[in-house]
Amino acid sequence: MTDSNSCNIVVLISGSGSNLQAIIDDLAEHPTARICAVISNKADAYGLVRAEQAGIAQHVLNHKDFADRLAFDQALMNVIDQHQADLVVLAGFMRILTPEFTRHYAQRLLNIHPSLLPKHKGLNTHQRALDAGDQTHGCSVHFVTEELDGGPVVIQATLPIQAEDTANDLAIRVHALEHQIYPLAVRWFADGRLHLSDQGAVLDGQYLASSGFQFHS
Ligand code: NHR
Ligand code: GAR
Repeated sequence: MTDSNSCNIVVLISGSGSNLQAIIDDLAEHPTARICAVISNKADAYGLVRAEQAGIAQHVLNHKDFADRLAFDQALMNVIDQHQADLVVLAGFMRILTPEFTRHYAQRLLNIHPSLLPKHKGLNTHQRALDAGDQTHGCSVHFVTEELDGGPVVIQATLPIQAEDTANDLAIRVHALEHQIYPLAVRWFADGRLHLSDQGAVLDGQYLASSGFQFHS
């Protein structure tokens, strides 16, 4: 955190921004953190409308306007650093970030991923959970490192897969869990209860298990 006791958060999105909304709503009652900006790589992301409605600064950086991934990430870092971010939150952000970026924000970069990591890293997770015959599925908040979807897990929420479930059914139920665990993890970080050490994620002075805190609604 900076010397003021409030945590400056920048949220990166690519789409609907329902996780952004859940965090906005949660922080409305929580003055120890504020979202100072929302950045999207897509100009038509609905999350930008949500940011505007909440009075949060919005920026669009279209990755296609940059020569390569590093040039895009450097522009992103510029905007984020203008807002003096203490924490960068990926909320449905769909561009893989360079090691330069993940190193710059080491220990202050979180992502929510729609699977029970380390299962189903990458994209299309709901269909892949069905194809694998998994009996459970869910979502994970993790610290972001160079390794895609491989950083230390902070919190996970699990749901049972029913025989008749489609990928869309799973997406809907996983989303509802995401909206519970992401605001919680962000608040832990903003309150100084959560940090990343060399040995893994620490909550209230205790190392978390490799699957993180197990959330039960
Ligand atoms: N970057 C790093 N370095 N490490 C992580 O753990 C990251 C990351 C960037 C994004 C989110 C992640 C997810 O939760 C995330 C974690 C995008 C892709 C992807 O393949 C994969 C994983 C995630 C996000 N993106 C394509 C790309 O070429 C583009 C896909 C598209 O535009 O639809 O960047 O799942
Ligand atoms: C969420 O389900 C999130 O886990 C997933 O995209 C959705 C974004 O929803 N993230 C990824 O797949 C990252 N590659 P939202 O825009 O409504 O928050």
